[in-house]
Amino acid sequence: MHPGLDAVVVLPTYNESQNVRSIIERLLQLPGVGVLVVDDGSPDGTGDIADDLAHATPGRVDVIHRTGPRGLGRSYVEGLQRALTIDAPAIIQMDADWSHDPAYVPSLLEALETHDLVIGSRYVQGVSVVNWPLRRILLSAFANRYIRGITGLRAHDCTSGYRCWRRTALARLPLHSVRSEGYAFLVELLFQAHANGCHIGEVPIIFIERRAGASKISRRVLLESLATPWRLRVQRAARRIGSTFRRADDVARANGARVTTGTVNDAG
Ligand SMILES: Nc1nc2c(ncn2[C@@H]2O[C@H](COP(=O)(O)OP(=O)(O)OP(=O)(O)O)[C@@H](O)[C@H]2O)c(=O)[nH]1
Ligand SMILES: [Mg+2]
Repeated sequence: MHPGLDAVVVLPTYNESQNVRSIIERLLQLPGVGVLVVDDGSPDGTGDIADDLAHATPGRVDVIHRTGPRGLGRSYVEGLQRALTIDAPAIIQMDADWSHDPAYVPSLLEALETHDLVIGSRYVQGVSVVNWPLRRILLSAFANRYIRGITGLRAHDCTSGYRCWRRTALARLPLHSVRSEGYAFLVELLFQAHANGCHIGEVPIIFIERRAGASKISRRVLLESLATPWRLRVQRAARRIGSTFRRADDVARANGARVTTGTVNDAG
């Protein structure tokens, strides 16, 4: 990628041959924006189309061709890690199916001046989604309440995949420790950002149902999404208990007590 870009858009793709060319071309109309496609070996040739564009616009488009087990979470970890090696001060996550209009990029970047993370949110001003059946709206509203209730996250739209990061803030997060393979990745990363004290903002977007192609949400991915908030909550509680014990040890040491951290037998 060219040095001196203002932002890199990480674009995960799986079977997006009907959308990938037009979305990249639209993103390239934005000055100072580079695109990093993370293709999961799409059988429909999405990766080849992205390669064509990378050859046609060197320094603005790059492609990661993943092999091995596919997944949105896995793709994002790889893509965001690569994006962090590029010198751009902003890193954007976006779907490749035209649900996330590139026209919002300037307002996301503007809000980033006072935040570490800006979410392109469907739920800041009521519900702003187009062409979604009621069932889908209700599911998404339930998912957000469920996630907020369990994790304590406060964003209106915890599951939005349209996000803009300050590079330095993203670099502080332990991306390598993310365990979610699918869409739950989005919640896990937001949780990490919250735990690391990131200043998080939301900018309203209108979300439009995909233009073409098919959704990749599977039953397995949905189950992971249900379980992940609980896992994050339990992990946080375990960390808190661990640090309480460590503090108690430190106090005891400071008071000159003999501290044993092994089993009862060891202590004897
Ligand atoms: N690399 C990679 N990308 C994926 C994978 N699954 C989905 N994506 C991409 O992630 C983005 C969001 O996926 P969608 O299937 O649109 O999911 P969604 O937006 O929640 O579902 P729809 O509303 O049906 O579009 C799109 O750009 C997909 O191509 C995957 O396993 N690997
Ligand atoms: Mg979509």
